[in-house]
Amino acid sequence: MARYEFPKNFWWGSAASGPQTEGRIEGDGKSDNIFDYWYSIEPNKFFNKIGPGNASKVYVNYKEDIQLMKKTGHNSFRTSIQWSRLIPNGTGEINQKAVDFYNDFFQELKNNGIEPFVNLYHFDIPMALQKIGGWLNRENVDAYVQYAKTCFNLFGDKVKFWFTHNEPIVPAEGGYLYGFHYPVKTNHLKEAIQVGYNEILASALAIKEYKNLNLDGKIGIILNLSPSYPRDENNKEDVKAAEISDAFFNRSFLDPCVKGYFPKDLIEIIKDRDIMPYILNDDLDIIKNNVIDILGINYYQPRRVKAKESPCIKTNMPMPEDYFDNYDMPGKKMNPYRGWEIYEKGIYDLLINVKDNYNNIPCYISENGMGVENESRFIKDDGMIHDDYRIDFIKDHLKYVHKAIKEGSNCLGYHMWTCMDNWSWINAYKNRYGFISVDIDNNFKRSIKKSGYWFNKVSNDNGFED
Ligand code: BGP
Repeated sequence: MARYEFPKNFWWGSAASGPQTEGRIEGDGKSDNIFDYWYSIEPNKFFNKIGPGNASKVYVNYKEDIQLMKKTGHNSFRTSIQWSRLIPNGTGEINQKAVDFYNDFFQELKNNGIEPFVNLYHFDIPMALQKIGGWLNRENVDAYVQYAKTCFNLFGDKVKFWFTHNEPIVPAEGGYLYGFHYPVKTNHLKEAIQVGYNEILASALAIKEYKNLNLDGKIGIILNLSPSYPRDENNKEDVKAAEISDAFFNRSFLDPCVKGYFPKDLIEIIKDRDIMPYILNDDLDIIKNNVIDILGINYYQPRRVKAKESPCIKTNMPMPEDYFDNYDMPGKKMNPYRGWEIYEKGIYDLLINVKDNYNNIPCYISENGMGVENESRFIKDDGMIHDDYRIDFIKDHLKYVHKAIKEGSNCLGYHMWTCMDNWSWINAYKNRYGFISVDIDNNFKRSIKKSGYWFNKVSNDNGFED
């Protein structure tokens, strides 16, 4: 038996987002975001045709939910403000009901000893802005900065940890490369790059506004990072392929957000394919001078790649996969429900990379978790879901987080995805991730799973034995 003790004041908790948890009720003043709209025109794209209006009703249940967070060991919790709830038209008038809701939600968290971590953007652009092109349009950057400033002014006295975006690469790749987010385009790398670029610029501008307000807090970004492993470390071509995929999917955001500039190898490719984004004069200085204070790392799975087997045809629409092939490693451990590889050491490799190559910036694991289908089959006589697989998953990752901290990583906490089962984009309620189950057929009734009780003990003991 070994004891895994974590640093004092370690953040134990979980992450969620406004659009995946709040739900909508008549008269709440929220407008449609891209997911509300997409569901309204193509409900059959969503698992069992369940849309975001039926997210887990935190908008009305938050007081009881916070009591459950306490019982599951939370000393911190991340959610996001829904732009389409606070400023329904994207710009202009503020919805007072949203102000009251978020104020009360954040205050209630604090009253219960749970530090609110607040993210400004979790894939949920208001439809009014998508109609003018969304992140492709520079006006969206200005609108976002106004929205961010409004949030800092309204809630900056309570919220001390802010994040400008969650996984900003996802709206770019989901919306324009692989078609799993609205506007459901595929193979549009030039647009994806413009979207990503505008998000990075918007983040830097929001950081600038935040600093100008001199509020006593920290501001960062949440990135989904997947360590990029070559099929064969001794094969130069495989290693090169892994480096390029790392440039596309990790360093594209990590470098500008932490270091203030874009990776050279990526710029070379983008110039070569003639898909540079539209950049104004001061932009690069703004990005350079407004880097993050803190990095949130979402880790689910590694990326395994090999050298390209067929040559890239430059007359086709460019794609990142022109430069590498994905490698399906035999024997890898899988989460079959989500189809994602489970590779615990990846979390360690990410933390050590941040330590060695990103100035050991303060960071934390902002998401890590395991989505499982049909968890009611694990209910035992005590009526509880016995999700031992989730306990093992967390434990095995935490051991590697612990090892990285021992070796000097500045990792300040661990947030699981997610607190209670929530609505997951086109997968809706297919895979359940929470410490707390939500019975969508029984008035969204909540019950703590075995992992929730286990996590409570880990948090109280600030570690575990295994
Ligand atoms: C992350 C997102 C979350 C959440 C999670 C689980 O990428 O930040 O919003 O959804 O993944 O993934 P999924 O819902 O696709 O199963």
